[in-house]
Amino acid sequence: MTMEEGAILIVGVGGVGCIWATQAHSRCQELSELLLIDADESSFEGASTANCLFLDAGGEGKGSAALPMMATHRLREGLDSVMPLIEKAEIMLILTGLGGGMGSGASSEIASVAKNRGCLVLSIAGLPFAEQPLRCSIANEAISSLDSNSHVCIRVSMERLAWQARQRKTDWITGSGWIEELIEGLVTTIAEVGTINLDLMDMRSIIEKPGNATLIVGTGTTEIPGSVVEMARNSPLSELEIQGAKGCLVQLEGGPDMTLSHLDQITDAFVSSMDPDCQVIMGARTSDDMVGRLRLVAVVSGLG
Ligand SMILES: Nc1nc2c(ncn2[C@@H]2O[C@H](COP(=O)(O)OP(=O)(O)OP(=O)(O)O)[C@@H](O)[C@H]2O)c(=O)[nH]1
Ligand SMILES: [Mg+2]
Repeated sequence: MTMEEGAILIVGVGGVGCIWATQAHSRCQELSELLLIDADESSFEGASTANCLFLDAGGEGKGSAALPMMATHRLREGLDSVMPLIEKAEIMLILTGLGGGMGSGASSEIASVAKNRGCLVLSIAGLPFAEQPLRCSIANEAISSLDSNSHVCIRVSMERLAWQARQRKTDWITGSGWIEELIEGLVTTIAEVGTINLDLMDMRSIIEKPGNATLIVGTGTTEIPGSVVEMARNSPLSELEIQGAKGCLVQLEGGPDMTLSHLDQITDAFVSSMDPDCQVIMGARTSDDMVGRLRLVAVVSGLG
């Protein structure tokens, strides 16, 4: 049994959020739908398969002038046109950068609408650079509201992202590839949970463990599988430690050369520092373009 079409909805809110969502969706188009929300039409360029919600009450097409309340209001007004998409969705993945107007004002509003309709809501929110005090104060307010309207809200430090981007010599706004890899891994894991008809409630119960949650990604080669775990441990996108975690959804991806022993070795090592009663769902996936490489993606929850 496969999941219904439209069951997984990726939503980008605001400029940075739309970039992240578009890139993430391009890697798992067959498994998910894409919704982009912004007051700036240029955010919709390059996403031909997206459902776009353009929220420009004033007609200037240039953002919501850093006014989160305006963005919230505009979203409420424009919501009707995307309701069918939201109603089909069982899982919503919201991507946004906080600190501006649109992401800060509209992301928690869409999360709340979806959650109230019984949709499982996972949000990934970029937090501004520390040297942007006004943006930081807007973001702080927005994050608590997004957090309370999501089942899991993962904070991503844009500073950390920028640091990782420098290591990879890419632009931080494009999420340095991390966000895409995370979302792709999550979507395929979720779709797989749907496919093998593992009760979606199991996944919910993992994701909803009380405490903090974070997303993890680690990559490496089949030659040194241990390096995947090490990287996954050392580069969570938030500053949380995964020790003592109560829940874990983990997916290992590799090429046709990935073996069961890779899978055992890596997942065992990865969950070894977690709580002895940690509830774990594991998935594995192979694709031809991953020959020689391995990638671990995980949602870790119930963190102190
Ligand atoms: N340093 C730096 N930070 C940026 C830049 N662009 C975006 N950000 C950060 O990303 C956050 C979100 O930005 P956007 O996604 O563009 O904001 P938005 O939601 O579209 O907001 P409005 O355009 O005001 O409606 C901001 O708070 C900044 O912290 C940039 O070029 N440089
Ligand atoms: Mg903008």
